[in-house]
Amino acid sequence: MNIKACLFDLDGVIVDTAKYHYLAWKRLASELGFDFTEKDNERLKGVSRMASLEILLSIGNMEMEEKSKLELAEKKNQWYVEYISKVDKSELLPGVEDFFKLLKENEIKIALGSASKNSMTILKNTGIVGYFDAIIDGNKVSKAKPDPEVFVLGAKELGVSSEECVVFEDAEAGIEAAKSANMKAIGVGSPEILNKADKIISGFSGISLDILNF
Ligand code: B16
Ligand code: MG
Repeated sequence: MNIKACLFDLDGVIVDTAKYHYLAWKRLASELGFDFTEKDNERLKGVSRMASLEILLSIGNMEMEEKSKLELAEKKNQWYVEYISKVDKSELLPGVEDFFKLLKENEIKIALGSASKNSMTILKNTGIVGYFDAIIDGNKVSKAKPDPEVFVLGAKELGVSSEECVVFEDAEAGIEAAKSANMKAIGVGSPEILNKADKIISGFSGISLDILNF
């Protein structure tokens, strides 16, 4: 089957926004009176905002009512939005934009499949929004990865079948989502975490269209 579309996760694949999520969550933990380490932050990658807050609160052994949780999530998000307002093209991960150009030249469609509700700010600030034929993010989906919803919706908006799609993901839950959607999955990152992927790459530098041959 010929590949007609590539679907990209955002954080950890196109741009490293995890460091800004980390800064904002750490600031929140510090206000609540406990420490939050970079290792703890690994557990939040690819996880939705409210699910991330639950993990953070469990690390601090804290329980609270729903209303307070929503207020804390909002506070964290305001800090995060402030950090990403300064993001620019220089923060694109190496080789990503060249790979987008290659896909466009070969008429392969591009979609975003991200859990983030802030994806548009990041795509605009890095100057890459124009490459996308479809943008599916946390504002459009209700079920978090590993549920396949985000990628299924992506294929639907692009007008391609799932067998014609390749997903690029840095999180284990994202690879699982791609496989459940019946798509090919390419892991971006370390083989220890991404062993369920069909292929693994360390990044996009020097990647050719051969990567789409399965
Ligand atoms: P927001 P991805 C995910 O992005 C991040 O990896 C995760 O850490 C974050 O909590 C989630 O987006 C929601 O982000 O708070 O901006 O809506 O990897 O799915 O692109
Ligand atoms: Mg990610």
